[in-house]
Amino acid sequence: MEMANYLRVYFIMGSNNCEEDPLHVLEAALKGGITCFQFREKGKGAKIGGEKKNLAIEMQRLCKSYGVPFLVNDDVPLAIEIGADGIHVGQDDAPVATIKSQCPSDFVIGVSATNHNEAIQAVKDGADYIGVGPIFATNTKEDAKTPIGLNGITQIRNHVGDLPMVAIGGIKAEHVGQIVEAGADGVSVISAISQAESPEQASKEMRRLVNK
Ligand code: 3NM
Repeated sequence: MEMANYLRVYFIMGSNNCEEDPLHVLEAALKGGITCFQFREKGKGAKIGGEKKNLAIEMQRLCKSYGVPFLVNDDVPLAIEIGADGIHVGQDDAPVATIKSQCPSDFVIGVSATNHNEAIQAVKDGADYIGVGPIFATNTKEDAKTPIGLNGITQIRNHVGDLPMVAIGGIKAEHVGQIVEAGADGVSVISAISQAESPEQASKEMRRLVNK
């Protein structure tokens, strides 16, 4: 499958993003039809060391059984050690060139960008996709930047050609249509799925809307 198709409904989660067992939430999201998953174990009470690794391995196993790519946020050594499908890095994390020199050649590398300069640089560096945002205000990421809105998506799209691009930040099901219309290949969400009453239904609904 093409990278852009994996970005349709891209779910991100760590253990502090949900009230219940994160493995149950992830499995429900997989059943609902998410197309990519990123393990992002950050912030308050986040697991570290062996506990983090064990959770990553269990999540990776679940993703594998549904044929969904498993990416790790930021932690390059962990991603390499467990043989993840790729890594997602922010502007302050390891540079793409460094990651490329350490990882298998088929490793997917995603980079966060909040404006077209960062997006253009990511293209030059050889990122496989970019995550652009925040689109809307979000309470999930403490240090989130100023929202770029739907216009921000279109502006960045105009600078990166057909580079696979997913939008992130404060996205709910009702926004999916506008976001794809604005130029993103898909939506990336934490709370809209992890905090949903039914993560399976929430995922299914997003998948339906993104395919429309
Ligand atoms: N990165 P929710 S916003 C992880 O702007 C993350 O780069 C962002 O969570 C960025 O879907 C964000 O609950 C939080 O708003 C996304």
